[in-house]
Amino acid sequence: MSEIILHHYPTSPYAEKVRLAFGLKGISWRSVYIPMIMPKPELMPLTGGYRRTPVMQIGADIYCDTLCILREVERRFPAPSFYPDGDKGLAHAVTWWAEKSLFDTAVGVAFGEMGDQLPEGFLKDRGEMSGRELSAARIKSARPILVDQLRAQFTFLDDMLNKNPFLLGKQPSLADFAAYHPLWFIAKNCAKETSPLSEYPRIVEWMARMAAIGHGKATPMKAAEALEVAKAAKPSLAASNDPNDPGGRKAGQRVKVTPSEFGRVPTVGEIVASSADEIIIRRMDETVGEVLVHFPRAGFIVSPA
Ligand SMILES: N[C@@H](CCC(=O)N[C@@H](CS)C(=O)NCC(=O)O)C(=O)O
Repeated sequence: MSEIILHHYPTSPYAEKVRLAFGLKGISWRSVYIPMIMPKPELMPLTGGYRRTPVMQIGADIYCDTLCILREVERRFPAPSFYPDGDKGLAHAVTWWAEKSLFDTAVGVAFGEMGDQLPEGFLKDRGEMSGRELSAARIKSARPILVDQLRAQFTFLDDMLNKNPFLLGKQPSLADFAAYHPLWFIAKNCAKETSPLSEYPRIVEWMARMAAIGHGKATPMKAAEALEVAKAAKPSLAASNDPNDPGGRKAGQRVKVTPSEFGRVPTVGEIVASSADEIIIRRMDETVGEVLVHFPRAGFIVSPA
């Protein structure tokens, strides 16, 4: 099997979710650092436009979004499972809440504290990505409102920990990885005295159990080498149709796949396979040749190219 390559940067919460998931599975992987803001010239040949972090590469197969990345990781490394008690639906429902609500609130609180210390160009980039004008003054003034919201959501988490060491039971599940990374970002960037976490010792103990999972074994790789790996690999996947596709989409059709929220840059290609959960498109790139780009269906819009 080709090596697992993660394109990421150290301070990315979603990348931390995947790094810890690699830790649970005991995976050895290659680590390529990408820029935190655009441009990302050595990522674009792989994704064809998708800019978010992280991206996983296995040969010439490119997995965008952690939903898609962890699904593939579970398929290749089933044990220990991300669904140890079989509560797959519940784990995904908690994940959706954690990443659609808790994440933005937590990151807003941390950014509100970091304010003027955010790296040069960061607010401009994230403003363009989200279609909102962001300034240090604005994010600082939003912080108190967000802290109130965060406390309320921390109470949900605290209640989930009242019986077991992890959110859904005795072992960590996908739900833990999804809820942990927004809080990891708070813990890293908020001073102890101002951290909304200090009120919740049970959550802090759970975070220590999560951190102890570790990251597996990472070995650095240069972005140029990852591009060579994609170029040398031959993606192979038999075309298949989704018989229930509501839009009647078929393998071979050209489509664009676009994130529905932030960073709405489309990736264009030809459908190779699709289902209710995932769509895989083939694209030809002048730098790396043929690549298959995998996206989840949840949170992505598929439209004719
Ligand atoms: N739904 C995506 C969200 C990923 C995401 O928002 N990542 C942040 C970094 S933690 C990002 O892309 N920021 C902009 C960037 O890195 O260019 C996923 O699950 O992978």
